[in-house]
Amino acid sequence: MLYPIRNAFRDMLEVNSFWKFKADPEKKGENEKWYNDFESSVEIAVPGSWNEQLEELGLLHYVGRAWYSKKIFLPAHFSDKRIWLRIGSADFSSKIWINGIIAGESEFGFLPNDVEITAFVKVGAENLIVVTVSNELSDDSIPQGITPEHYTNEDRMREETNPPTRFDFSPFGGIHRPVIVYSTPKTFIRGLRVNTTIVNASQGRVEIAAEIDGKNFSSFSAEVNDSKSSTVASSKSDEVGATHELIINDCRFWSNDDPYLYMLRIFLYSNDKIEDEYSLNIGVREVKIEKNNLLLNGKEVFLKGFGKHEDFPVAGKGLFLPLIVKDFQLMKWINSNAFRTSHYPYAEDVLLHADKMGVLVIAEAPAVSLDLRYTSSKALDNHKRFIQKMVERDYNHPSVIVWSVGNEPNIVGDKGYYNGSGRNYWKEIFEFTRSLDMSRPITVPNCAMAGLDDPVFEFSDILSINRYYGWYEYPGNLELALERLTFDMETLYAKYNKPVLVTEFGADSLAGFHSTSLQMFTEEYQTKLIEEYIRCIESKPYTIGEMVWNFADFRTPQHFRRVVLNLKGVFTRDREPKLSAFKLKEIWSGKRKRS
Ligand code: GCB
Repeated sequence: MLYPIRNAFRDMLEVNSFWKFKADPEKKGENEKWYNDFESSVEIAVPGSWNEQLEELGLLHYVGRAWYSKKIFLPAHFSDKRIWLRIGSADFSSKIWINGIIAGESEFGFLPNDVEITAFVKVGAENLIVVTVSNELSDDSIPQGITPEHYTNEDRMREETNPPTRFDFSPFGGIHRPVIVYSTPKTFIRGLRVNTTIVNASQGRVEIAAEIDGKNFSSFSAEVNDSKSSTVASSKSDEVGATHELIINDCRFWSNDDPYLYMLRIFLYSNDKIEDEYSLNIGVREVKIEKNNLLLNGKEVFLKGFGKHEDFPVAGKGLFLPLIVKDFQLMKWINSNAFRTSHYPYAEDVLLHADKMGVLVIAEAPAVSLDLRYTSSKALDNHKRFIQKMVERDYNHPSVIVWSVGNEPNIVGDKGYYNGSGRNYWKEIFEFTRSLDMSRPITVPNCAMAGLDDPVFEFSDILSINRYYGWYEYPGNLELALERLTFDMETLYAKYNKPVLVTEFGADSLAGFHSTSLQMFTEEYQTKLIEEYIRCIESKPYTIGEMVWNFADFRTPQHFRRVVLNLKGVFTRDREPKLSAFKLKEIWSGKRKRS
């Protein structure tokens, strides 16, 4: 389903603000029919995680189910329309009841769930929405879960976190993105795929494929408007199912230097009457990997940026609009041009901002540190379904230039991974993703534990590596760290002859810790490590970028390695710069060869 918009044919109503809330650790809500509403004096803000909002009620580390309820008045003009409820994301799974009737469920966090509620709502009256959300994970879910027993049975008790996770960010629970009730016409444009290519130095091609829901239509038209609302290309066709092709003359191509957006307007007709209209911003650009370079519109681009997280005090993983503005301002201030949505799809608002600000995005699926010993065919299927939904949601964003379909598989270093099972798994995932999108490179960042024989390299268009030499390995020893980094990059390039991208490197630093000699955890050590890594990465002609881990400090599960937060941010969790931020700003200011 397309992102909800408001125009002459569609309307929308945000159902955010405060909801009634109740934790359900014993999972009795469904038996006790809480979906007909429940007693509670606790309120929670939507969007937002429950963990820090309701820490005083003991929910900081809560993993389990919780219930949300809200009454909304649905205005009369929603009648004669199809009515939908969209939860931008509820992590990690959810179920929805409208006026006591089950309306839908989702097994996937980090992505919207759109359910049709036309049959369950009363228009011109009050309606009850009840949602139950769970942040529990399992062997089959994406991301994959882990239990304390796994650590015990595998004799890895010192790696156990609380709550137990296979990843290094807090498994916050809650409704994390806006809840929207919206209407569409009975026959409407359900999906759009916009492909753009460069015909020649002055012409751009826009190909549009539309998915229509309903029967009452006869033709379809598309127009592209420039920023002054003048139409620069248009087409009309009776073949609604066909792909439309439009050519823009004197085309202004989208790039990180000039993120020019056209407005694409699509109209659906029944005879000569317009049935539906949808509009979205598009950028005409082309991404390619050629001769170990990443090309944007035929020009080499070097990625300078970060791995990020959706994470902020109190809001947790909840969408917080001022933070989006602030983060993009900081990314511009520091002279970066890219980030990876580690380790899950971010809110659409983030991507819309990246489109406008000209920031390049590697969009990632939350298959973080998959342990294939526990991955059944159901997990593979969930992984594919997740990718499909992510590609469907984010396909039209010019800022999204690469798909990352996982992160650091086999972080446990299991030998069986190299006996064909790892290869088979990733072959299937890469082939599936390519069948959905031929226009973008695909990758999976590898970790040092999985090593240089990781099968993800065989299928990746970009050899992405996350390396912590000088931190987890060879702590405090930058000389050895750079030797190992060089060895890994050279070995991989020699073996695969594909471009190398260092998707993670960094060191923890506690803002305010200093020393005159190199000392881990100080701002100076973090700064020096980042500077030396960048020098080494940029000295290799086959590298296409460097992404510091992390943009900002972020909350993690409890572990003796973490002082509440992962402190590898170059900004603190509340976005104050550390020493490394000033160094990066200088390095990325363009004075050096690659920067
Ligand atoms: C990694 C992971 C990232 C962690 C990071 C770290 O390799 O991809 O999720 O947060 O290391 O700081 O340990």
